[in-house]
Order: sequence, then C-alpha cells, then structure tokens
Amino acid sequence: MSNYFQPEIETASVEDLKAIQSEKLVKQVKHVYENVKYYRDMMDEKGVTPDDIKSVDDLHKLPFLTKADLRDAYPYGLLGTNLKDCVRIQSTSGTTGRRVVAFYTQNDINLWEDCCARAIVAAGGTDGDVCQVAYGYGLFTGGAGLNGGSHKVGCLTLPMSSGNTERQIQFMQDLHSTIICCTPSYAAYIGETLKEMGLTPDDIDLKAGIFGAEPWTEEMRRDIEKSLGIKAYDIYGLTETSGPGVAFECEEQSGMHINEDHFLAEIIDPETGEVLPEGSKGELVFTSLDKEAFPLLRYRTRDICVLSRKKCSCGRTFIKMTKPMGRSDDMLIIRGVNVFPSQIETVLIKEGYTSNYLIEVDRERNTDTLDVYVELTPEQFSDTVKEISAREKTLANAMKIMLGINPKVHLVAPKTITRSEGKAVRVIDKRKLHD
Ligand code: DLL
Repeated sequence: MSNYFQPEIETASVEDLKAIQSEKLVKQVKHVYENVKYYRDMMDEKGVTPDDIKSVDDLHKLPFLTKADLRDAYPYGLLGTNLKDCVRIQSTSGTTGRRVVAFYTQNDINLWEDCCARAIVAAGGTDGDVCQVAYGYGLFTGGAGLNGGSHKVGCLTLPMSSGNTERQIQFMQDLHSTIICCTPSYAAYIGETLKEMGLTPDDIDLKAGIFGAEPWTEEMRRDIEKSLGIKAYDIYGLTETSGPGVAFECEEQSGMHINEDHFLAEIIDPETGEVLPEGSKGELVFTSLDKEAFPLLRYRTRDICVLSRKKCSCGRTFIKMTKPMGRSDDMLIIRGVNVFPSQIETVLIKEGYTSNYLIEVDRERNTDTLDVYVELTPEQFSDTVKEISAREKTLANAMKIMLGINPKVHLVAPKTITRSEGKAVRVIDKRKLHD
C-alpha cells in the first residue's frame, strides 16, 4: 500500500486535476501578463491576450519561452513580483555558459518543498527516517530542495552536501541513515567507496535513494541498488522550474509522476514546435501554475522524453514522464549519426563494466572520431594484455551494434577516470574547441 504526502491531490481524478489546472492557468497567465513585461511583449506580438486563455485547452495559443529568453532577460527581466517579495535565489553553475538565476517568494519555496516531500514519501520516507542529503548545497537546487522536503516529511535530516565520501559513509553508519539523496553518479561512487572500505550493504541501514539531476540508465540503477542494498528512485527537475521535485518516481519505478497541480506538461516536436499526442517522443515543455517570483509559461526544457497517463499501481493519477533520454543539446552527432551518451552507458554496464567512463569526440582530417575510455575494475585489470585487447574489441563491437558507428575503445587502469560528486562530466567534444 502506497503512502502519499498530499493524498487528496496526488490521487485526484484526472477530471478534477484538469479543472484545477485550468483555474490556475487562467490566473497565472493574468499574473504574468500584468507583471512580466518581457512575456507580455511576446504575447502582444503573437496577438494573444489573457482573455484568450480560458482553460488548459487554450495553452497552445501562448508563445514558447526558451533558454535564450532567459539569457536575454537576465537577471530580473522575468520577475513576476517585486524583488522585495523574493526571499531566495538559486542558480545553475553556468559551466556551459548559460547561467540561470531563479527567484523565489516564501510561498514558492513552500510549494517546492511540498514537491520534494512527495518524492521522499513516494520512496517510502516517513518521520521515522534519517535522510542524508548529499546533493550540493548552495546555489544548486539539489541540496536546498531535498533538505526542505525532508523537513516537511519529518525525517531527521543530515545536510551533508556532496563530497568527503568516507565521512558520508561514517555518518551513514553512526546515525543509521535510511535514505540517501544525491546524483546517481555520486551514489555509484559512494557504493564503490563502501566496498573499498571493506564494508558491504549489510553494514549500513540505507533502504532507498533519491537520485537525479543527470541522466542515468536502468543498468546503472541496478548497479547502484546492488552496491548500496537499496531501492533507487529517480527525481527530476530544473532550476527554472524551482529545482528537484517537478517529477518523481513511485515504487513502480517505471517513470516519474509529474506534480501536475503545479506544472503543466506538454511534449512538442523540437523542430516544428507542434504539440504531440500522449505517447510521442519529443521535447518537454512546462508551464508553472503557482510560481509567483519566477513564473514560466510554456518553457522549453530541451529534455527529450515521452508522457504517459497509463494507470499506475501506486494509485497516483499524475501523468508520468519517462527518464529524459538526454537533452536535445546533449545529443552528439558523430559522422552524421545521432548518439546519446546513455546508449554507451547501457552497453558498458550490460557488458560488465562500471559507469566510470569518458567519451571523447574529435575531428581528424574532416572525419569525426569517437573514443570511449572505460575504466577497468581491479579484478578485470589483472587480465593479460592479450585478454584486455580482446575485451576492447568485444566492447567496440557491442557499441557498434547499439550506435551504428565504430568507436575506439580504450580500457584504462582502475581509478584513472575522475569521479563525480555532483553532475558527472562524461563527454568532451573537442570539435567545439576547434570551431
Ligand atoms: O538538476 C535539479 C535537480 C536537482 C533535479 C536534484 C533532480 C535532483 P539543473 O541544474 O537546472 O537542475 O539541471 C536541469 O538536469 O533539464 C535535465 O536535463 C537534467 N536532469 C535533472 N533531473 C534529471 C533526471 C537540477 N532525473 C537539467 N534524469 C534538466 C535525467 C535530469 N536528467
């Protein structure tokens, strides 16, 4: 039997949900039109007024907002309230040159923490749990969001932030943590460190992990579940929409329920902008229904996924999204072929390797090259040189079948690929450096 944080809304009928969404949308569009000049100008240009939006069925009339708009309007251009009413900012690291700064009123924080609390309860969390938050704290939304959600559930919250992995494990043992929240790549690293410390999952009390902020495969999920002795749940979100908790997994572990009372989701064709029917693969677009300080209408996430309203055994009625298959801008085009890093990860784990890998793309004499560096475990490393080069061949073949192009595989010594404590960097595209 499932537990819910806010049962009434989490199990509301689809009709009731739609009515709630429609009512909120009408209000949100008015709020934005009256307070956000940047978006009002976009609506005026399209010839849409708030009066044209009477229900969710009218959503398609509104213009899209993109990352480029966020950049243009930086920092205050999309504010929906007076700065005086804002109590917090959070931000992306901006390593890709696209820093996003999001603003929150106290009410925005309250609703965001509710979303994270729903995720923790869906992962089995109660006020009897000890929740270790090992997402980064600070400007990144991971630490703050899950910290707030954990308080709301009443868990004993360990605000560890990321890093200092042995200390994480010591706290985990001493304070009997039962839930861990961090990026999946950091969870894999914690699992690896646990083993190196001579410990097994039996030496810790973890039962669940809430992992997100980066793409991870089903294969990686199983690896983490085994190495930490837990059930691993996915959580999704982005700074622009508050942070983690826009969508979360339940015990079915088959896609993430979108908190539809706060976020209206659409899937569009990324090329044409056409709205696609349920079940189609495309770009995820969100409209915030309650956000005051940083309201976003029809915001294009660039994340590619599929939505489904298939009945879920957990009893939640919120629509589900599949794991994002990487962002549309994460997709590599190598010799004309579309390659997602997640495809490479799937092959690696199936073939018995870990998720410690690095993809390097370059261009030599006008031809794209794909090199995949894969770390061996100490056991695999004891193989002879001949065995290792045979392994490289087998792996390259398996990747060719998956990707349709030939990569060069390099098996490298244990501990030579940098571990991640936050979002893993798995692709180096050197072509961009030459351009
Ligand atoms: O990563 C918020 C977050 C924190 C989500 C902690 C989950 C847990 P940003 O740094 O703005 O925000 O990055 C957002 O990360 O557009 C996706 O491309 C990716 N992403 C987030 N969650 C997942 C996930 C946070 N579960 C961007 N699976 C998003 C795959 C994810 N990708």
